[in-house]
Amino acid sequence: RAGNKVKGNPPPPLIPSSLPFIGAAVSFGKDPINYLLAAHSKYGNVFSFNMVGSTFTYLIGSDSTSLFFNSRNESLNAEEVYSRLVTPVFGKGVAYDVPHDLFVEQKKMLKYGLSVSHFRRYVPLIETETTKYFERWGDKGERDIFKALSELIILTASRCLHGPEIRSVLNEEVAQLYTDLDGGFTHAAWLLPSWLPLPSFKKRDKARERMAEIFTSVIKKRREMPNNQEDDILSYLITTTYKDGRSLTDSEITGLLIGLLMAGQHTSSSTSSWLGFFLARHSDYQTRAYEEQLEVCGSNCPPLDYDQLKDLTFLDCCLKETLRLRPPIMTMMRMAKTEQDVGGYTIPAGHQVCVSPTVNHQLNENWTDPQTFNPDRFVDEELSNSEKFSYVPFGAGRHRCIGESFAYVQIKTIWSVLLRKYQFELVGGVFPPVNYQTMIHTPTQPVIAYKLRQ
Ligand code: HEM
Ligand code: LAN
Repeated sequence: RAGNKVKGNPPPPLIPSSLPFIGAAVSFGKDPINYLLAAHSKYGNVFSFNMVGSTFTYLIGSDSTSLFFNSRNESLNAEEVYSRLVTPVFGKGVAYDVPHDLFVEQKKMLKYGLSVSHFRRYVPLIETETTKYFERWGDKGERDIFKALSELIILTASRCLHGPEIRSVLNEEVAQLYTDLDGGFTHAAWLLPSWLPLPSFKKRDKARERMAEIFTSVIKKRREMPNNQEDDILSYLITTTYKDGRSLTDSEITGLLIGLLMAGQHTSSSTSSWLGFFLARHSDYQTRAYEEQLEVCGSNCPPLDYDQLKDLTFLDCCLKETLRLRPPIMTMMRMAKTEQDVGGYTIPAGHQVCVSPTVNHQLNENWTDPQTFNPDRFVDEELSNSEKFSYVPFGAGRHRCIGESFAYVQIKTIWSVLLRKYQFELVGGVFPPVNYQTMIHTPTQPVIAYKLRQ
């Protein structure tokens, strides 16, 4: 309070709610994006609301968003809001369970496998997995593309990021384990106390235990291999050390490997499904993306390589535009550890400070025709994306994503295979509405129609 007086700034406007405790949870939960857009037009760039006992303060638009991305982790803290959700899934000793400096070291280690020389090797692996996976789709039909891409991306991500041994043990049991772990990323896990004996919590914990067993035996075999025969993330994690000279434990390696997979799983499968629906809705863009394949790679469509992938610039713009309209992470959150001055207000310590890529990506002040899917807006990067933090599907600052390039490699390879093989259409002309029940905003009833390209 004393601090407030000295600075003389009021707290951000608080959106009133008639429901005690629950607060805005019902209206926010139904359609968070429109709730936030409406609040933005009524209250401006900084506003607060209460939900199940916490106060959430959103920062909207370039100026206020910069506070979020430029702050130190000591003042706007990620662990405090993410750990209860993430640590039971990854296990202890990694990510938000350790001091931020240590996680920064872990992020640097993982970057080892996310370099161009590794991407060159990943492209053929992803192409092969994709071609094989879609053989089951036959010549034409209507299928759940989100389900297919989720299954495929587990296989490709595991093959590239975990290595051949872990990929080879990916059977139905392990797929189920991932699903159970996944069940940890829910609104329930985030809002309800972790000691509740919910079936989904129990499944999650059992899955993490079993997963650790499987990974530990692979790690053990790798450790016994004479002088590190694989040049991949797993071998690197086994041999590298922290700054203080300490090696990683099996449990830390397991946590990082689970984290790597989970990071790319929802985000990439949701993004690549939405990309499919946008291309199905806009057949002109679909045709252009197909013709680009022939132009860049050759009319006989030889196996893909990393350099060709780079040159598929229209596909790149389509993916970028998909990430603008459907960024998988709709909200990033931090705990305010100290008072924060922004936009003429002082946010008290204890608020959960949030930025929504989805909302920033739709502001009239930064985008022309924000609701329209228009990949060409990214052809002139300078013009389309000039305001700082107006385009943040991968976040920014200390917590920025390290998986952006891998995600692009993976999604562009998968869609190159699909564009070459099939033509896609919406089923009954219906573009799937957003499913807000999931933490990552997936398409509702994600069935797509396809037929072999003539
Ligand atoms: C962080 C988005 C794929 C690894 C983030 C953040 C966003 C994001 C928005 C910032 C979170 C925050 O500031 O609170 C995405 C999207 C992806 C994707 C849209 C795909 C389309 C991946 C992949 C990997 C990965 C494939 C790993 C290979 C990470 C890591 C962080 C991160 C390690 C750092 C978290 C931190 O420092 O707190 N991602 N991600 N991501 N992502 Fe990704
Ligand atoms: C996630 C997944 C969930 C996501 C939401 C809750 C949907 C979002 O609203 C806030 C951000 C959050 C919690 C999020 C942050 C970054 C995570 C935890 C991930 C993308 C899943 C994986 C990623 C994590 C940092 C990956 C790297 C960790 C390792 C140990 C390698």
